[in-house]
Amino acid sequence: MKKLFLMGRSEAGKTSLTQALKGEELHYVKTQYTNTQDDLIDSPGEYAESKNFSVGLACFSFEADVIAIVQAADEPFNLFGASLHSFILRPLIGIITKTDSPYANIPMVRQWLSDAGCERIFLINNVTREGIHELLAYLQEDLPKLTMEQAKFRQSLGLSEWEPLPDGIRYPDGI
Ligand SMILES: Nc1nc2c(ncn2[C@@H]2O[C@H](COP(=O)(O)OP(=O)(O)O)[C@@H](O)[C@H]2O)c(=O)[nH]1
Ligand SMILES: [Mg+2]
Repeated sequence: MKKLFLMGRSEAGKTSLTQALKGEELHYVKTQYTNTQDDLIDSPGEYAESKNFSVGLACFSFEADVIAIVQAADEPFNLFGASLHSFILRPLIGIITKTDSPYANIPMVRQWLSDAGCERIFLINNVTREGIHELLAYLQEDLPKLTMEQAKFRQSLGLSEWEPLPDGIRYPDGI
């Protein structure tokens, strides 16, 4: 199971998403802190909304296997810059919540997430649980474990730790 870190503005639906993923009823809880022991690391929206705190998100991200930007389908503006994946050394995914909102603009939010560098984008309705199954299936696939030498070999090719080796490339023998 991949450890997932959630970041996004307040009200984006991060805490509800953790409840939906755990099969709990949705109940409002103000997120006051980040607990990195859990397999689902939730974060207060204020971190994403404040220039002074946002660096904390990068630090928390190192505790996880995969980072998600959570944006509601009806968000009026985007807090996350283009190519944000370049300073996060983990796979970055996008999660669009509130797909049921009458004000949903999914193509616009999808564009923001793809500009940020999200390699996969999931559409979720936390109320009806639509899309939860696909996200859980993705989280259940473990990331490959690398030896230090394998990681160095990947670096020498400019590859991230998690993307597949290109066709015809194999690890040298013995590493
Ligand atoms: N309609 C709808 N409401 C949602 C959805 N996800 C969350 N909400 C509601 O949006 C509000 C904020 O959700 P919350 O999970 O606390 O957001 P957070 O601040 O990102 O943790 C709550 O009233 C939730 O019930 C969704 O998929 N659809
Ligand atoms: Mg919350």
